[in-house]
Amino acid sequence: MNQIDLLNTTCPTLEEARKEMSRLLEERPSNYSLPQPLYNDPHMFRIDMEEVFQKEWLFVGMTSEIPAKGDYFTVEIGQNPVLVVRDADGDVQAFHNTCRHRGSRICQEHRGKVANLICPYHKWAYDLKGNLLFAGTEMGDAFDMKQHGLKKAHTKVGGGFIFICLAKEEPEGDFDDFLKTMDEYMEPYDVENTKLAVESNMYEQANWKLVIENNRECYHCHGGNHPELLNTLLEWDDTNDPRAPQEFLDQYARQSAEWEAENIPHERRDHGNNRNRVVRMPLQEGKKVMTLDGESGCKKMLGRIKNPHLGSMRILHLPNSWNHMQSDHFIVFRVLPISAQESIVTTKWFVHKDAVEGVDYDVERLRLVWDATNDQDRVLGEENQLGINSVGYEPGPYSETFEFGVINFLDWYSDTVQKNLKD
Ligand code: 3BY
Ligand code: FES
Ligand code: FE
Repeated sequence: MNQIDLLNTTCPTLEEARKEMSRLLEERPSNYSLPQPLYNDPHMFRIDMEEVFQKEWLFVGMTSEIPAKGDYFTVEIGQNPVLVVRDADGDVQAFHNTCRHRGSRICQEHRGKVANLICPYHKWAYDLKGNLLFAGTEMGDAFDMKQHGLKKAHTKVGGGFIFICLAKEEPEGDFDDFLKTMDEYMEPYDVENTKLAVESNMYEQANWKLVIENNRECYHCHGGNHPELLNTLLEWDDTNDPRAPQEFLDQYARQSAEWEAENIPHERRDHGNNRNRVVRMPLQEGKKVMTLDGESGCKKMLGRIKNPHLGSMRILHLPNSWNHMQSDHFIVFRVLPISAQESIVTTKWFVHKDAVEGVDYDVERLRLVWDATNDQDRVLGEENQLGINSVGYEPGPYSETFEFGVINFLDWYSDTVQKNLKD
C-alpha cells in the first residue's frame, strides 16, 4: 500500500496502532534494531509522519538557494506541500503550499522566482509574506481578505540552514542553542555568498529510519561498500569514537591546533542529548576534500577559508539530515519519507557564488564520490528493508562501539514518538 492509499483509507485501527507503537517502543531494548512493523507497517508510518515529521524541526534547504526577494523552492513533507520563499524584507518564510480558495497547490515548480504568489487555478494572489492581495471581484461583500492569507509553517535559520516545523506550536527544547552553534560554526563558510552547484534526488525503497540508521555508522564502510568515499573519509564517526586508534587522535590533535590558530571552529558540540551534533573531523592524511583523489573540488575556497585541509565539519541533525562542510565546497543531505518503504534522499553541492562552472569547478568531478556513495547506501538500505520484511526477521543487536550513532538515533526517535503520542 502506498502513502496515498493509506491516507485515503479510513482506518478504524489507527488508535490501536498508536497504542501498539507506544508499547513496542516502550518495551524495545535500546541497543537492538526496531520491531518489524516500525519499518514497514503503513499505520506506524502514518504515526511517524504525524508525530515526527509534522511536529519536529526539519531541515529543508539553505538560505543561499533563495538569495533574492521572490526566490523560492518547494518541498513535500509527506502529503504536505510547503513553499519556502525569500520575502521583500530579506527574511525566509515557509508557507503551506495550498491556496486559501479551494486548496490548489500554488507553486508547482521545484524552484523559481516570483513577484507575488499566484494560484494557477483561479488566480488568487498573495504577497511574499502570505497576505492575500487579490481574490477577483466576485467573492461578495462579506468576504474578508485578511482571513485568507497563506498558512505559515514555523521557520528558523541557523548558519544558513533553514528548518521548518509544521506543528501548530513549536516543539519545546533547546533548538535555539543548536542554531547558535550553527551560526558560530558556519561563520567561516559565509553561506550567503555560496550557490547551489548541483542537486540530486534519489528515490530509495526503504523506510526513512533505515536511511538515517545507515548514515549514523561506518561499520558498513568495511568490506568494500564505499571504495570512492574511503579514499578520503576516515571510518571514525566522531572525535571521541571509541574505536579510534592513537594515530587518529594524534592526527586530530595536529590538525585541530592548525584550525584553532585560524579560528576555525572544530570542537564537538552536542545539542539535545545527541539529537543534533556538530564536529569537525580530519580526512585521510594529505586529502583536502571528498573528491575521488582528495584534491580540490573547486578552485575558489569558501568564505574566509585559506587552509584547504579543513577536513569535514559534520552536522548531524535528527530526524532528517547529515552534512559535510569542507574548505572549497559543502554538501547537504536531506531525507524525506514517501511511504512506509519509500524515501527520497536529496543531496546538494554548494560552491562559492563567484566560482565559474567549467573554470573553477567541474560538476561531474564534484559530485562523483557522493553520487557513488549514495547509490551504494541506497542498495544497502533497500536490502535491509527486504530482509526486515521477512517473517524470519527478528530485531538484532547493535555494536556499542561501531553503531553508537544508530543507538543514539533510535533512542531519540523512541523518546520523541512516545512523548508526542502522549501530548
Ligand atoms: O560520512 C557519512 O556521512 C556517513 C558516516 C559513515 C558512512 N556515511 C556515509
Ligand atoms: Fe487557488 Fe482557486 S484554488 S484561486
Ligand atoms: Fe554508507
